[in-house]
Amino acid sequence: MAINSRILLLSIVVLLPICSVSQEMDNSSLGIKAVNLGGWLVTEGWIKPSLFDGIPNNDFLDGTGLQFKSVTTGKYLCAETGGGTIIVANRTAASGWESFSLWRLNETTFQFRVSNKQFVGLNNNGNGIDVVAVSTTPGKSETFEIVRKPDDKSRVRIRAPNGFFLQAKSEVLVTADFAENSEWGDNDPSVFVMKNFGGLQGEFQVTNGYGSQRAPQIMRNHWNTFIVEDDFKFVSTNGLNAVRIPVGWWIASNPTPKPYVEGSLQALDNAFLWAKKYGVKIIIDLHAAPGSQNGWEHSSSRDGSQEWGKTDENIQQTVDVIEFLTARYAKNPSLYAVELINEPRAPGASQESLNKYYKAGYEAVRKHSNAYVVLSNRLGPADPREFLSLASGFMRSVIDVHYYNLFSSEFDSMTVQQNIDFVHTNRFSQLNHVTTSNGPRILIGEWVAEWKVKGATKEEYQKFAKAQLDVYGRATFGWAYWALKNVNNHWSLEWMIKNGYIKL
Ligand SMILES: *[C@@H]1O[C@H](CO)[C@@H](O)[C@H](O)[C@H]1NC(C)=O
Ligand SMILES: *[C@@H]1O[C@H](CO)[C@@H](O)[C@H](O)[C@H]1NC(C)=O
Ligand SMILES: CC(=O)N[C@H]1CO[C@H](CO)[C@@H](O)[C@@H]1O
Repeated sequence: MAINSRILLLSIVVLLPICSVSQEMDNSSLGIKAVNLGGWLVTEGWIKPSLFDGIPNNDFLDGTGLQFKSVTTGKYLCAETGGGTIIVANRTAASGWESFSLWRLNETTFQFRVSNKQFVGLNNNGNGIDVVAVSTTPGKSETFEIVRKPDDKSRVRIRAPNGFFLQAKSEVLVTADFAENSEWGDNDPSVFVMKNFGGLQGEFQVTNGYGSQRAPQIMRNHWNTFIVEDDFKFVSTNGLNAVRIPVGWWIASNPTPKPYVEGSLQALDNAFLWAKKYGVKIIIDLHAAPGSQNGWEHSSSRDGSQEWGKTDENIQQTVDVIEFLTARYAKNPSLYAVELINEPRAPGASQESLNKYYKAGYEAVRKHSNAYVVLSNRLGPADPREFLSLASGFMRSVIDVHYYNLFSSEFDSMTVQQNIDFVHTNRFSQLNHVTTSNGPRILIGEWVAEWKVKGATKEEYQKFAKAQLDVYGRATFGWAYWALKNVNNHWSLEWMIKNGYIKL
């Protein structure tokens, strides 16, 4: 009895480490074949446009860019010098200084941010009616109502917080003192022709667009229907072994900060249950960090601003999100990797902030779990090897790179064959460039069989997908297709598999 338990104890002590090492080695040669659950817990309008259909005035979302041409001066409103001083109406052409970015309060009430980031408001230090762009924290004086002409949505008047309408009194004088009703004629100085050049459709826009009354129901319905248990079954039976799940920082806050709504954490809990059931690994991907790490809708920027990493508090807040998520799922066998941040963009997201954050984020994961820790390379002007030495000092670390034959003019006129050659030649050497024998593993965390080629045949898409699978299959950690579901067919791996474009 005594001997037996000794042997048992001995074998536990000796065999356990061997087991776990050999298991890790077995699986390392396997490689992750993953798909991104994009557009699920972090909204991106282009993935599922119908999510925005029910928002009143849904062309006036946060971050929407507007330009206003006075019908009387025939010139555009402009924040002189980009902001910090008066608003004028003397520009014949419109670009940055003539563009106003919306902050939406409700469907008719807004604040207007100018390029230097001040808000349009009334000059409270002066006569109270001159229109300026000086305040950096919008309040009542910076809150306006947009009134549309009933039968022509591009003709508007703007009601100021003092109850009067803005008018272009002259090219150099814009004031809030027009009291009369309008016939909407070309002689009315309070009428502007508005040009709307769109904006972001992210989580901030959809939740703030619906508002606190309607957003909870709409978002929960989306979370409960867009990705369901069957999707994990589909993943596990179609040659995939993992999912990368984009999440937003608000998932870790209780109560959920407005305008975001509560419930994405419960959806992620479900994902972990289903992943466990079907033997699917999960890469948690912090896709939207507080303040936005790239200014795009998929990091939930409100108006294109990129503020992540500018203060220690902000970095610590982000570390806390990572620690919260890791601790919550550490015991679930499907937790395979934690990606600390997605697509930080240079130069706004500095290497210095990221170094600091990656160290602290790595430690936060390690407090609870041995999962892989994924560091993202920066987009924009950045060296693809800049985090290699940092990551080499970590255990089980991974560098994430994203390879799209899109988003750069170099792909605009490429033929089918040139795209395929680019994958075999350029992507192959880019991948080799970041792959080092003792360094971090490499994840190609986003790619897609889509390109700028017009009217390509199914066979051409198949060849393009196969070329990428051949090259990206060499990545030492694996790859993840963007995405599982998307109204744009080629961006939906589900559609690509079901229709025979991709076979794994
Ligand atoms: C929008 O907000 C303004 C200012 O708070 C309020 O007067 C107005 O009634 C609101 N409109 C709607 C449709 O909720
Ligand atoms: C517009 O008016 C402002 C204020 O008087 C002036 O400084 C600026 O030069 C004018 N710009 C043009 C293009 O006329
Ligand atoms: C962590 C992990 O996924 N381990 C798996 C490695 O592969 C073996 C079979 O080859 C599985 O049994 C482990 O669960």
